[in-house]
Amino acid sequence: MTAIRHLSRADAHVMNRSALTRRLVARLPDDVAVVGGIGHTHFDLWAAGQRARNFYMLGSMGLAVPIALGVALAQPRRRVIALEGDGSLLMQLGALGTVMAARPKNLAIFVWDNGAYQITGAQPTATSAGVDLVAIARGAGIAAATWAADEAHFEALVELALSGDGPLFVAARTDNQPPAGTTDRDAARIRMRFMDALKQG
Ligand SMILES: Cc1ncc(C[n+]2csc(CCOP(=O)(O)OP(=O)(O)O)c2C)c(N)n1
Repeated sequence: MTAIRHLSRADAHVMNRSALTRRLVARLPDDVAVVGGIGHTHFDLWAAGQRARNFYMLGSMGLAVPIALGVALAQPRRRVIALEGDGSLLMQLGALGTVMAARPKNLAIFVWDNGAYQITGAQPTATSAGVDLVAIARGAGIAAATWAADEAHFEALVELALSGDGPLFVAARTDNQPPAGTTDRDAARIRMRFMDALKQG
């Protein structure tokens, strides 16, 4: 698994979340399910293009990984991607242990680490003081965990998420630029559309 590199947070290039989200979405086959976490994560997922198999978590921090894990276990032939912010993941670190215990081969987790709770006013998160989310994922037993060194490495990791055996954990350091859009806050419609699309294949 050559895309997995042993980098520290300090070694990872700071990138732009909107641009990375667009790169990710551009590579996705239609059948891949993506669960976007609260914060600017789902704003940028929305802005990157509407997909029937996108879910946008509007209200609760830390639920992108648990929801994506549930989809991955229920539909093991479907590739599933969780997108989460650093602040949200820090609130629900136990989910990483649950992922390790379940070992879903079809799940990849991407975390945008901007070192802040950006959407609520950019209060600093613990990662800005040096907490390394990749080290935490490895400690939880997710061996395929890595920082994205730069944009080219990120693209290789997206390919790995679509073709390799999971669970995969990727963290990317991101800047403090605002998101590219705002999600339409119709929770019932988001849920129904996602569930209908998952039924259809
Ligand atoms: C339990 C809980 N506490 C606080 C909030 C308010 N809140 C919503 S999003 C958010 C910050 C999310 O930070 P992060 O996941 O790092 O994403 P970013 O905003 O940086 O994109 C906060 C504090 C919440 N929704 N739920």
